[in-house]
Amino acid sequence: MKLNYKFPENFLWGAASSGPQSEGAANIDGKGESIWDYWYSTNPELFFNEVGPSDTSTFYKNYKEDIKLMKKVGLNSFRTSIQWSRLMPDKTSKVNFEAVKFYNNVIDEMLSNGILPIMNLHHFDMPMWAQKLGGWESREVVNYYVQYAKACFRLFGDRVKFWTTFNEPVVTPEMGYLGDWHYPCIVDGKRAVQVAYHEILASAIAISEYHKMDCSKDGSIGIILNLMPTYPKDYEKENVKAANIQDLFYNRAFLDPSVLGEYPQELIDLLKENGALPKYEQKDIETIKKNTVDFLGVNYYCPRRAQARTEKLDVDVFTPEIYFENYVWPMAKMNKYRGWEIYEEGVYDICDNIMKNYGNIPFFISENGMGVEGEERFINEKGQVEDLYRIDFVKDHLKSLHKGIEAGANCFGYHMWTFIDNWSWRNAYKNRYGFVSLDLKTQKRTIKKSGEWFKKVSKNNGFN
Ligand code: BGP
Repeated sequence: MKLNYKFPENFLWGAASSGPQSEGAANIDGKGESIWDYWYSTNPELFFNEVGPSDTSTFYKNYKEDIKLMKKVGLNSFRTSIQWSRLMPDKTSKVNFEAVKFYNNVIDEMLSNGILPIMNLHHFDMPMWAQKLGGWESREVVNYYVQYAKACFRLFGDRVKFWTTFNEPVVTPEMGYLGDWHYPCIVDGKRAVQVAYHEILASAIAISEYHKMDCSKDGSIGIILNLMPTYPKDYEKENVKAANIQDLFYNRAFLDPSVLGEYPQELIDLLKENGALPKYEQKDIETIKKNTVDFLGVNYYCPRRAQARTEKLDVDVFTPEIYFENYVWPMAKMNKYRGWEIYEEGVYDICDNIMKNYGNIPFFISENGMGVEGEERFINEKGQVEDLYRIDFVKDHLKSLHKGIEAGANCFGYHMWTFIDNWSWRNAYKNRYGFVSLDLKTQKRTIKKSGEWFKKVSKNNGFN
């Protein structure tokens, strides 16, 4: 079939989720508490409609049926994460065999249904025992994470051939240490920098350990970053400078060490200027240099827009925000439910950036999607959500990706966030993202229009 938008051979058409957002079963079979389980137990009112992490989409129980549904929607790959707190419920780092059994079953079931598993190791879900040791502020926790990563490679690496060390490592420092949207709700830029640094160090050491193992011979390991192209309000020098600094803190602080093996000098200088350099050991520089990623996962929802500060920000503790302000573009198309700008051209700009500045490293779009509140409004007489807006959203982003691939970008897949509506952290089930809708009361799953559409796209490896 001649298609206007044809994708490269063996392209991954899939979806992404994470353990804490889909498994449920937070308190059974020996799982330990994660920071989310703990936080919900102390402050349920902080979560939309007080729905917590144990009421997620019951993947723990229904994984077999769900994997069959994945096939029905045409997925040839699926990314989820192992929950560290399920595999290692306490500080002894002893493996919980119920967890091993569960993840083995999930992996085997995916493989026998022709679905490539991509396994992520950390998705904002620090075990509570490790958080008590200081979380990512603590170097000791870096060592614990590496033990955990090694155990995962050893236990599942014979069958899992795509690993990622982190999902969106910027979120923990940004939401948990610069803002108070995620636990532990500390607002201190210096501590945020330490957290971000330890995540990158942990990722590099895990990569080095993976590459030493036999199972890595036919496997690869990467990191998933939410690259948000950062545009200045206009070409005024001060606004361009503000956008560059925002880009340094939120994108390049993770992208550069992960792909190029070193931090941008400009970022180091800014941190020095503010007395905010993290504690590090000399040997780390070599570790980060030598252990870059084999591939990138790129999550893309929206861009960032910046301008110079209109007023000086008076703060007692360091925050990158002293250098810029967010700028709201009056022409922006908005997803009003999530408050995120929809800007499909951002996908092309990401491709361009990776081609020009990051050696055209292989990457896949590891998340993209549209969260919509009140989707029951769109249920038709057959009981199906007619989410035509989601089809348009995905089409527009795929067209932009296609343009990037035509220009030479080394992109090998596109994953939708998400497969079945899942638990969105503090937003719980407010906004729905799935190809498959979930009735929270009955746990009934129904494929949405977008799921049917995606199946055709995957089958034809493109669309018109
Ligand atoms: C990404 C996260 C996902 C997911 C998604 C949608 O940043 O990796 O875990 O939740 O965003 O965002 P939200 O759930 O906040 O609406």
